[in-house]
Amino acid sequence: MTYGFHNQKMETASLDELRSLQNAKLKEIVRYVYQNNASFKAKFDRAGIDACHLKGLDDLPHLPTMSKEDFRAGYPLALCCVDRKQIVEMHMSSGSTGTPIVMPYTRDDINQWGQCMARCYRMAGALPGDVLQITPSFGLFNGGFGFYHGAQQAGLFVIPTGAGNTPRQIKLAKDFGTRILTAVVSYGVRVMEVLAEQKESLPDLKIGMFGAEIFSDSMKKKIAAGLNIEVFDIYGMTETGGVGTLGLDCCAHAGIHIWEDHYIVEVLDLEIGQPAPDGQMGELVITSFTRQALPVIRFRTGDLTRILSRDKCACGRTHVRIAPITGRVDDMIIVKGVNFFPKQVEQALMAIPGAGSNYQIIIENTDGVMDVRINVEAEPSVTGYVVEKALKEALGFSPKGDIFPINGLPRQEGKAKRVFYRNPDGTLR
Ligand code: DLL
Repeated sequence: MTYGFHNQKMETASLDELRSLQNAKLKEIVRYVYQNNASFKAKFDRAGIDACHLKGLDDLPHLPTMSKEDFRAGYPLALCCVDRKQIVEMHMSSGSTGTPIVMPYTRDDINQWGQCMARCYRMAGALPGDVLQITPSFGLFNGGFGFYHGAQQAGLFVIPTGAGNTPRQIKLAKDFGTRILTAVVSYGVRVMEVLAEQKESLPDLKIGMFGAEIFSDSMKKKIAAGLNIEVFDIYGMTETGGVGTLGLDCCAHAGIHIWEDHYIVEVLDLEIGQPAPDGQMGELVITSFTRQALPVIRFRTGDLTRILSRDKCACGRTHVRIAPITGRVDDMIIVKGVNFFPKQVEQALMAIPGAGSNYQIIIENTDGVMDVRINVEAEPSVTGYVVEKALKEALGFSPKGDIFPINGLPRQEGKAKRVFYRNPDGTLR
């Protein structure tokens, strides 16, 4: 595999260069949002921050944070910092609660997105002319278009299939020699399963770039083995400008590199709401330096991770590495005094030989006591005892649950739903 760079100078800049760049860009972007948007201005004024005269990075922890609530309150375009005539595209995520989150883009924002994504492609070993199949949907979800904008800058041959119709995806991948497959994790799994059902393989396929959902190490290994490819964990979100804006894990697979000339990350200690020391798990907070239509200043992502390393990586990059996302701040499940994240369940289940890739975590109330049931698809050879043992080791207790045949549990379009709550009438929500 030829791993490369899209912007070698910037991707390998010295730490001093990166810090001094970030120092200057932080001052610039805070002044920019203050001068170009009334909601940002009001926020800084309320916090008593002199947004036009920051000293630099040391001021960052003192700036007010923002959250999804600010986006919702600003629906549709109250947080936008440019004239509407400059907007050329928008994406939107609906989330589980009510008002959607909108991200408008200027021409420069699309270019910035493309640059970040092109770095991801080159980092994963994509070469100009390689055939790329984009399976996330092209629409309000940022996935399809994000992979597309990056492919334009990386010079790839795009097959823009979008979501669904797996047999056709497989046929196109075979006929055109797809080398890079991009997908929401659970859809990458679907492709793998249908290939297995068809007793087919995709010999040209070498690289998988998957994300948007919980992504345990066992799941990564399972997909890598099933598709016979190298699997990369791609990260990004609507609020930062979409897939790949934040980064990807490199060939060293030692954490996700964050593009530090475009974004600065902090990890907040959940108890005290202040920056945590490197290595400690907390909520990821992002400030964007180079977004124009809607930059974020200290956006609380709700994602849990930790800083893994600020040292130069084996791949040559100097940009900070974070651990793969553990889950969302509000994802933690507490049952019978035991705390766990859905990702721990996935990690344990996917490590069982013969277990399928689809599972459900159902929270239910039995006679007033919270309980959990874990259903998983598996081959007939997998026994309840094996599943129970694996879950007991991972969680410290044995949840109830059933084993379903492969394809026996419902699937969703787009992002997979893993956690369900049982209504009093027995239905799931
Ligand atoms: O999911 C962007 C994306 C599309 C990433 C395709 C990767 C592939 P949103 O719909 O706004 O954007 O959701 C963002 O998804 O805050 C995380 O909770 C989760 N997420 C995204 N990437 C990963 C990942 C897209 N690699 C939210 N691992 C984020 C775990 C991820 N969770």
